[in-house]
Amino acid sequence: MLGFWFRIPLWQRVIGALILGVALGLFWGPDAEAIKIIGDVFIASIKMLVVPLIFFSLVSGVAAIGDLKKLGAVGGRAMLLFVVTGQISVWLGLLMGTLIQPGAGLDQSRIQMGTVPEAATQSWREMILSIVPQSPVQVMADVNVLPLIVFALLIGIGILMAKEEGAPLIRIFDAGSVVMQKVTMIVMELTPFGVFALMAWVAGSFGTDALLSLAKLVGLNYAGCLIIIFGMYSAMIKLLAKLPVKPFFHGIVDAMAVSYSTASSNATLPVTMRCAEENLGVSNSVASFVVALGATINMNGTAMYLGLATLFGAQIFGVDLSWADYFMISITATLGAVGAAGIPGAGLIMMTLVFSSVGVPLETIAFVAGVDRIMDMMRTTTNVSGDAAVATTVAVMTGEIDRETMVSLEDV
Ligand code: DAS
Repeated sequence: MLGFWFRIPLWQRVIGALILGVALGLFWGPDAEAIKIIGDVFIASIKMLVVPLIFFSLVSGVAAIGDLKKLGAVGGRAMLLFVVTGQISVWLGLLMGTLIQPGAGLDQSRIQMGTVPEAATQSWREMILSIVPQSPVQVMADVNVLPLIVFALLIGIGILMAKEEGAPLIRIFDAGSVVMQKVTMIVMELTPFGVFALMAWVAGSFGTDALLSLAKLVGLNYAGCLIIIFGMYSAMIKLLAKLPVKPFFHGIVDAMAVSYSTASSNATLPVTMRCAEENLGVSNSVASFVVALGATINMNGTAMYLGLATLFGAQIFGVDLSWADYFMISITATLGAVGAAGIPGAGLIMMTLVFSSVGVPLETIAFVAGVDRIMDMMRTTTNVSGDAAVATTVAVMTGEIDRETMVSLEDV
């Protein structure tokens, strides 16, 4: 029996678990909450990996890149792609919101009002200071990914500059990186069970009437994300990376399923890194650097949604927005997406930042809070797919990819 189970490719077990989970949830209803604990254990298990995996992989990866010039080439290209795709995503959200008008003529009586989360008003000074790992141990204890990346980068650069004297340390981090990848493989075997339980809980918790009352907004959120994933990222892989598109998506199915079921880029991070290296042939250096950085600042699904939701709120409350407001939204939505943590509901919290910048009432958040999880799942899948797409493209640009690995997926 066990042999049969392991003969099925993990991605097929995960997709099957996702579908069965939704079916059970729709049948079982809110009582499906009873098995959510299985999903919570799964999320806790992959979160356990985040700090040691990023730390060992990133230090080992930076040291393996070999020189600071190449490290700058990888980081520079990744940041450029993050910014460009982020802007395209925000303006896609604004375009859809303007053309379809999801908030116009809404029957507000049918909406189950949710609770408005307290505003995440971090001043820009606090945001900049939070990137500095003042206490590396505290950063690790808090699973604060961005300062952890900064600390690991500095250690890797220090090893590069130490040359032979740093050699003993490289061997430790190389070994640690390999060990963490093996531990990630073990934990990933829990994925089908975790995805099954989480999808049953989500499908059972959210009644269809809540979704129907906001059908236009939820529909545009999904449509926008699908356009970004299968339009923009496919174009990036085909035109920039000059790689086949189908094997790319085949290679990240596990990461897409985990991000959809957990609604957390951070929790999905170990899976995304493994998919990038094992299935797409991206080098450990680029995968550990770009995927980890992307999970914290590259959130195109969230950026698109923040633009769309701001117009939704403006339409509900009859706030007229000028072109200057649109440009303000494109900036604050990008900052909100960069500042959003890779955890469930981060985009909902960042709405306060964007709405306040153009005078859209914060009460809008209460309108959408009830179905935010359903939309967040798709936003997170978009965010994670973008991390994998940028890592693959940067790897091709810097010669850090084994093309045969991905192309071999074509006939699986
Ligand atoms: N859940 C966030 C993430 O993990 C995205 C969001 O809230 O929009 O990427």
